[in-house]
Amino acid sequence: MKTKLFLLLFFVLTYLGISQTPGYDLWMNYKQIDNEKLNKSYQKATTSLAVLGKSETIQAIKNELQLALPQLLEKQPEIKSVVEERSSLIIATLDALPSNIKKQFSAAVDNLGDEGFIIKSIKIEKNTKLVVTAHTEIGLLYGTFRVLALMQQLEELTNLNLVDSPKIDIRMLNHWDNLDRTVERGYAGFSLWNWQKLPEYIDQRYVDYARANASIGINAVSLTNVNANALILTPMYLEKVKALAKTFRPYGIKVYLTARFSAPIEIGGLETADPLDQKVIDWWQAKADEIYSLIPNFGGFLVKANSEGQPGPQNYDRNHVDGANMMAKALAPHNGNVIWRAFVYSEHDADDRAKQAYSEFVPYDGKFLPNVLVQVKNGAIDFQPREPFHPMFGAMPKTHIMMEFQITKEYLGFSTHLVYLPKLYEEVLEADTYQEGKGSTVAKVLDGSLQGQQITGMAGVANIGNDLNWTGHPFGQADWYGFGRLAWDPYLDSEKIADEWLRMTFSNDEKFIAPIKEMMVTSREAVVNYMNPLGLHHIFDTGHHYGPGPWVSELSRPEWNPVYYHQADENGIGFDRTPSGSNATAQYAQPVAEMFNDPKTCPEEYLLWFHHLPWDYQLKNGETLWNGLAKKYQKGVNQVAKMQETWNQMKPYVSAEQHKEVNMLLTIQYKEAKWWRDACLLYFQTFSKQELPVGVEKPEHDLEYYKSLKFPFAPGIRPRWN
Ligand code: BDP
Repeated sequence: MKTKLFLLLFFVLTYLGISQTPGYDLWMNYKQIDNEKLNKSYQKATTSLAVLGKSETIQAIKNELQLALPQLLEKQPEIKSVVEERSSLIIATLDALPSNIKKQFSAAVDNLGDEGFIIKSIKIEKNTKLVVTAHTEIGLLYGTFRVLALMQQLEELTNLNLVDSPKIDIRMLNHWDNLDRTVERGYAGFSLWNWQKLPEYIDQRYVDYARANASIGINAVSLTNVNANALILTPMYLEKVKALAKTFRPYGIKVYLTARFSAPIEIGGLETADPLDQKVIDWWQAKADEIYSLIPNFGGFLVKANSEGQPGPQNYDRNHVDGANMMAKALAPHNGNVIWRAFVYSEHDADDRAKQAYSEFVPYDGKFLPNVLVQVKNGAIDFQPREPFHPMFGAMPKTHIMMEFQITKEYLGFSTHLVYLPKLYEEVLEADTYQEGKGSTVAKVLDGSLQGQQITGMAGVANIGNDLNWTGHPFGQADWYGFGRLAWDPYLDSEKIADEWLRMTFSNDEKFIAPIKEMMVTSREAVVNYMNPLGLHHIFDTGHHYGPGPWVSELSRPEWNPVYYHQADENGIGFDRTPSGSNATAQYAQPVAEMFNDPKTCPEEYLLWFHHLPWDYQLKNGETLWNGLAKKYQKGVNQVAKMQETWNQMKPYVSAEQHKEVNMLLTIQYKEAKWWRDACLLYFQTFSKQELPVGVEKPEHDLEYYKSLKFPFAPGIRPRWN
């Protein structure tokens, strides 16, 4: 009796212990399989494990199995290093498989690549065995995570024949982490990288971070802010970077660093950073050699140059090609890459900001060295709740073009708003550029299948910090997860990804999955409605981008002011980017340009992005533009109210703590959605001079009140840039 009580207490405490840090385990939250039939079948499949090999990656595979199986199946796995007759789950590279098993894997192996895997049930005599195989051990690690994910999602493991490999080479997180541990545009605490304690102290979090990334196939991370500090390239910091790189290596993750263009001056003692100066060239070459002597699998440099005041080749009358190729030559002997960002707009260029990256970069097509990738944001302005796809996609067929998404929610409500971003990513990936005719989707540009690029990549600006649950909002984890899945396969369905994530993170109960999945997939449209409907963009308050600031007009550079983007006046609202305006539409291929040019064919979600239209312009549903705009704002607020209602019914399926946490966050989201609606409508009303239509609630305060709100300590604001 006593022992029973003790055991009960133990389980309750363990359970409470786990629930004290809800969310730390992410989607690798290996809950007990409570489906009896499947539990039995998984037990059978894992009766005896054979994991072949000795490397650190093989050890990582064993560690994961040893962590996961006791929780999923309440049993400590027996793991052998040889295949025996009784082995039920075999994990081994193709080369290491015994020949009688290997011969069952002929057809699929050719297209596996270095990172793909096969999970197949085979029969040897009368015994069924589940085999995870690949060309490399990293492939095995990915395959192992997939087996565990299948169990977490209550999928059958019998009769499997699953072949999967990533469609994109570089699947990368960009951390905008500063050396003082603040995170630019970070809303989940401080940076994970504890530079002061490195290299000696390896936080378990680094390992868990690597596990999480590997579980979704992320294979590259850039540790530091694109607004870079040259110190990261000094010997003291490189030792610390080496320690992180070593921790990540078993998980197939390469480390990149942001390289400040003026580093040769700042830490190298040179007088110039001119990319054509021999001393500068030698300095970067020596720096690359030094880094590779410490970190043999170093990925390369990520560079923000001549953008928002950052130094770059143009400071020396050179261009992006000169700068990128100089660094590329230094890295090439070590197989490193240069990722050169295309996020540029100049204070000396009065042209529409949306046009500048294309105008500057497209003429350089074919001029970058083969180990250069040009990293392009998903839209031409800056990670807005909705933007049309960037016209550079597909427009540089002889250049390695890489995607940059933002996972952190700089313009999407920080870490307090529930906005499921894979829906946004999917919209961009599916967009048809028409650059090589119909069907030239952004996804096909990115994976190289459209124009034959040899290196492909997708980066996401991380939403991760040292908050207990990593991402601040528990649902922010879904954005990290979904980004990884789409970088692996840009053709995946965002709804399916939400389904996977919910099952692994929370519950397999359909009564939970169906409504919450619906809530997630509609949340993106909700935020567009209550922040930036009908193609409005960049009307955020200054600097920190927290909350609305459509009235802001006094910043030094015109394109930093929201009034530049919405152009509201008594005649109407919107930015004319047609031939009668900035003609940004000309950067798109036909028939896309033509479609955007005509307000009648332009999708309404981009209407005010491309057109300046009168307040009484008639929308497709017959409403006037003013009424339609106001109703969209209201709709967004209503959608958040609906999200609250949905979540309220979910108590039975999540812990009390998790329920309360999301509940509180939704309360903030609702409050802020109303704030957006009221502030924007009151402000635009000063131009439209029309009443709010029926059904749109009256604002709680007057415009002056909203204008007076100041947030000097809003998180994530740019600290000093260097
Ligand atoms: C903007 C951010 C800024 C970044 C910049 C960039 O406001 O903090 O430095 O993009 O991507 O979104 O370089």
